[in-house]
Amino acid sequence: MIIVIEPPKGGTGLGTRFIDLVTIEVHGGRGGDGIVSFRREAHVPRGGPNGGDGGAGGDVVLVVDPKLATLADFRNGAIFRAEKGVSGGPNNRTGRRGESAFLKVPPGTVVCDADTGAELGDLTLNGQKLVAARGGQPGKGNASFATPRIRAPRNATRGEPGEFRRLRLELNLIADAGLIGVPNAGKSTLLATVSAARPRIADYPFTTLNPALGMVKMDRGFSFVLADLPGLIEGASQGIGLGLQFLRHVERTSILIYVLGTGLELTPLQQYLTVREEVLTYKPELERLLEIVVLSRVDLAGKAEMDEALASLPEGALPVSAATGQGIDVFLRKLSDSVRKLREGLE
Ligand SMILES: Nc1nc2c(ncn2[C@@H]2O[C@H](COP(=O)(O)OP(=O)(O)OP(=O)(O)O)[C@@H](O)[C@H]2O)c(=O)[nH]1
Ligand SMILES: [Mg+2]
Repeated sequence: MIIVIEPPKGGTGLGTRFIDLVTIEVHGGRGGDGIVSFRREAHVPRGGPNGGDGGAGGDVVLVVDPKLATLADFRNGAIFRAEKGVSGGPNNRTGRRGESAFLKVPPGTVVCDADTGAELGDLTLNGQKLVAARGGQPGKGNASFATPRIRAPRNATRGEPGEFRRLRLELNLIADAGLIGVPNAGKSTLLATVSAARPRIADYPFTTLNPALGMVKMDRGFSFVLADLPGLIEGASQGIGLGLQFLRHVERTSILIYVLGTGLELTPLQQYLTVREEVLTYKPELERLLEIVVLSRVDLAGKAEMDEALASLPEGALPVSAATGQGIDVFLRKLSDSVRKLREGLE
């Protein structure tokens, strides 16, 4: 799995695309063989042909699962095979079809043939399916070759190989959660601590000019996408500072994480009220988003200062320090539980 971060197009700073990209191989199952067989009955000296046909090979099918948000489950170059069809049997028994292999992909996955570049499908709807590699046709048993002139055919055919394709899966990432806060609150540092993303970090305001995404990998293959956003200041909704246009990147996000730093000009409570006011002035509908409040950089504050700040903030505010690692586990657990619940709500 590779995350390609393309440079912004046209210099607006808003064209940044985040792509999750992976190439895999898919093989339809081979068709089952037809067989040669003759009836053997006590009173029939020369039994007729009764070799059955094989079963068709299984297909490889991509299916949209709204609980997935990334292609992180696919290893680059991974090979997926559907089951072979079963050979035919005597007494004209047709072999069983091979089982199809179903691969779950997140909504928004664009599927291309990696060799020709042709687009095979754009999978967006919950449960939508795409047959990526068909199973092979089954072979015919000798019973199928009997004619009035050739009553005892000794030929049967083999099943055909299944289709083979190299697929390129491409996903435009949508963040599950966005980090918001005043400049220098520690948003980029927090993203760098919990993901492989390496956003620019510095002790001057507006270090982050464009949203950056990071993939957070939890246990048992669960992962989600976190967006780091430029700092917000009072008046942002009127276009002061970097403005709020970039918030459109989190409008499809379901969780806003307020990152409130200790040791800044504004107290954590003032930061919370200012940022929230700007966000809701920009778009009142964003009130429906789930909020997680984080008190960051707590290693810079004394215990008394930290306790006072936590008491002033909405209940459930979590103290964290990217510098010492304090509170990071608790924060990730709460965040991933929320992401999980929201995705389950999509079912
Ligand atoms: N001691 C300490 N410093 C931190 C911590 N987190 C961030 N910092 C420092 O705070 C400053 C700002 O951090 P950033 O992560 O760039 O802040 P930001 O919120 O992304 O800032 P903008 O992109 O400008 O909005 C940097 O000097 C960081 O090293 C922390 O947990 N402890
Ligand atoms: Mg930043």
